Amino acid sequence: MERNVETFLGCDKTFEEARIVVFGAPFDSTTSYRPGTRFASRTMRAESYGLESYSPYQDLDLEDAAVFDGGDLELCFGDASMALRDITNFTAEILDKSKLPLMIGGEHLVTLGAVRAVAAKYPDLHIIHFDAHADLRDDYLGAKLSHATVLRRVWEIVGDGRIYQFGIRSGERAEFEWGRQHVVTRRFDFEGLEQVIGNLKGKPVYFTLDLDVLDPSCFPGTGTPEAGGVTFLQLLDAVMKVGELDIVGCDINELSPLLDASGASTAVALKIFRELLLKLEARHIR
Ligand SMILES: [Mn+2]
Repeated sequence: MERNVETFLGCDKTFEEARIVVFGAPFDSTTSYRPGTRFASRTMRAESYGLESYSPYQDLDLEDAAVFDGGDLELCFGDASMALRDITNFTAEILDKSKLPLMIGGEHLVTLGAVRAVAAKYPDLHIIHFDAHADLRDDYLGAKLSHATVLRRVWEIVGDGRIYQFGIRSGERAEFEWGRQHVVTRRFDFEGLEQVIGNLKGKPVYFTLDLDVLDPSCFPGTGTPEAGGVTFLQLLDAVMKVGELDIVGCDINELSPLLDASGASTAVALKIFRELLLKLEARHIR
C-alpha cells in the first residue's frame, strides 16, 4: 500500500520530478469585505476531481504534466507579516530548485509574499495583473499590508512601468491617478494585451490572477464582486496569451468557497487553473 493523500487532479508527481510546484496559501485576514478565501485551495483540491485531466482546448493532459502539489501552508491568520514571510520562504525554496511556483490564494495580499521571493531571484521582473480592482492604495484604513494595497507594495519592489494591469473597473480616483504615473492600466478588458506580450518577450514575468476580473454572472463566489467583468472565454484567451511569456511565478486568488453555494465558481477557477498549468507545461509535453 501507499499513503492515500489527495492532491490536485493530475498534480501527483514527486517534488524532484516536477517542473511546477502548486501550493495553497490559505490566508484572508485583511479581506476588506466578505472573507472566506482561506478555504479556496482545499476546496479546489477536492473539487478538482470533477474536471477531466484532458483539455480539449489545448489537446494536452495533466497526466503528462510534471506538477507537484505541495499542499497548503499553515499561515498565521492574526499577523500578515508573518504569513507573508512564510509564503516568501516557501516560494524561495521552490525557486532554489529551479521550479516554477503556482500559488493558490487566499486573498490577493498573498501575492506580495511570492513576489518578494521571485523578485529576489529575477531583478528584471515584470508583473501581469488581471483584476477588477486596482489594488494600488498606499494604505487601507491605515494598514500597509492589505489585499487593497498589494499591487502598491509590489510596485515598491519592481518600480515604475513594470506592472501591467488588465480588467480594472474599481478603485478610488486617487488610485487611478497615481497609477497613471507608475503602472500601465487597461480598464475593463484585455485590449492591448498582445502588444504588452510582444514587449515582454524574453523577460521574466510574474502573473497574478485575481479571479474577480471575471463577471459575477460567471464567478459570483468572491468577496468583492464587481459587475462588468470579462467572460470565461475572454479570460481563457488572455491566459493562453500570457502563458506564451517566460512566466517565473504565478498565482490564482480570491475564490471564496463560502460564497459559492452552487460550486460553479470553484469549477470556473479550476478550469482556468488546469488550462494555465497545461499552457505552462505545453512546451515540455508536446
Ligand atoms: Mn480584486
